[in-house]
Amino acid sequence: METQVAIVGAGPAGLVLARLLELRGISSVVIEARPREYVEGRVRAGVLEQRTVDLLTDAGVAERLHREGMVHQGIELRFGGRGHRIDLSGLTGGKTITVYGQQEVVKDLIAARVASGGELLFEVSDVSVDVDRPAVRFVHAGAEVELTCDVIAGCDGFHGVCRPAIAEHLTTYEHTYPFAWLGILAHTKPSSEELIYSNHERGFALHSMRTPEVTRSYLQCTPEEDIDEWPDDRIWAELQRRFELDEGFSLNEGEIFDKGVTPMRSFVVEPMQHGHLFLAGDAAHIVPPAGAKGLNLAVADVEVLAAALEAFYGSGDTGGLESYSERCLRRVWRVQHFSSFMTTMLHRPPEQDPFEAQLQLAQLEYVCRSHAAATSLAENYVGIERF
Ligand code: RFL
Ligand code: PHB
Repeated sequence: METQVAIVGAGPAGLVLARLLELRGISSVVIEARPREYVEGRVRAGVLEQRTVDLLTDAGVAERLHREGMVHQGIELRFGGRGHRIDLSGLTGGKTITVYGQQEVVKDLIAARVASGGELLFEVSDVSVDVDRPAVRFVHAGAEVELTCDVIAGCDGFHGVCRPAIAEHLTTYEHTYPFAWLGILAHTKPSSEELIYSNHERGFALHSMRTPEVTRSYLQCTPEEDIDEWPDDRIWAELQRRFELDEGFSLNEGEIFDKGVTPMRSFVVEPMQHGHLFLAGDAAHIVPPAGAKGLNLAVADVEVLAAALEAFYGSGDTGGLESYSERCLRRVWRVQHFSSFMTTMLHRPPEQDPFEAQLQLAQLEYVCRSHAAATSLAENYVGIERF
């Protein structure tokens, strides 16, 4: 088999890249380890930056997103029994975020790929990459395949095979946090029109949503948390406490139909490329989810890669490919900083000393009272435009 760009992984990074290349007349083959139903059902992110929405719109895959996605102009920070709104739109010249599940984005991208007849192979196994040749080898439907190409896009997430294939050429930066998130989906109307990030003495909690009938919520827990010890009643009781307000507040409760624990880490490799292999998205970096940035960062990477490939195939200009990593990493580190800032400001470490707790409170009050500090948070949250 032969193509111009071999894309390993059909998550947001791989699928958006395939779409952008298709629109530029560049051929690609996407290979994915999991079945289609699994990829389409994987519950993850929910917040799309304005620029991600714009990119998906320009790529012609946002028709359902605009119909079903929920546009938000602010978020709430809740602490000390009070809520404080951050006016994202007012502070950023009218920008918004859109709440639309990652698996819906993925479904839309897969549907577009299938409709256009582009190659997308699910359930491949024994995947290996030959960076020098370059080629990707795998087994599909019982047959061994060698896919030769000009470029390999490693979009296979944190646990994929592409990053390990060039590990000796990479420097790793990593930080793990002493807590995790227990996430749920429930059949119940959201209890607020906007997302609520709550810093409570019992730990962080986040109220989000997927549709007008489905609520998505998260609770800070330990990385070793046993999900079986969290029956629905306990989850609702804990959420109710962590969202309490002095003036009174009650969350809508309902049937919980999805539950999971997500560990939290910050991770970056440098450079994000070696030879003919280019890493994008979670394959190259992980951010803790409190900044709602992982998917958006994956999309930003492949936007840079698609432009570099367009220049390469259009005029033979290799400059964009050579500077791919450098261009991506400027955004990656800004987003790492923002995600770490949000995480540190909002979570209660298991053994927080009283001094740190006061600093955390001082920071929260600052972003709620200072126009400059709120503007900085808003600018990062809706997504910084250019790097
Ligand atoms: P993905 O989505 O992990 O996709 C990688 C794909 O590669 C496949 N794969 C392979 N395929 C072929 N051969 C192999 N050897 C392979 N190995 C793996 C996998 O099956 C998979 O399909 O990475 P990608 O595309 O880089 O996308 C990154 C995002 O998924 C991730 O950053 C976000 O989900 C992070 N994230 C959030 N991001 C946001 O922008 N906003 C949010 O609100 C947000 N909330 C979240 C999140 C992630 C969470 N979890 C569960 C980690 C909330 C949570 C709870
Ligand atoms: C979500 O809706 O899944 C979500 C929202 C905001 C975050 C993380 C996840 O910061």
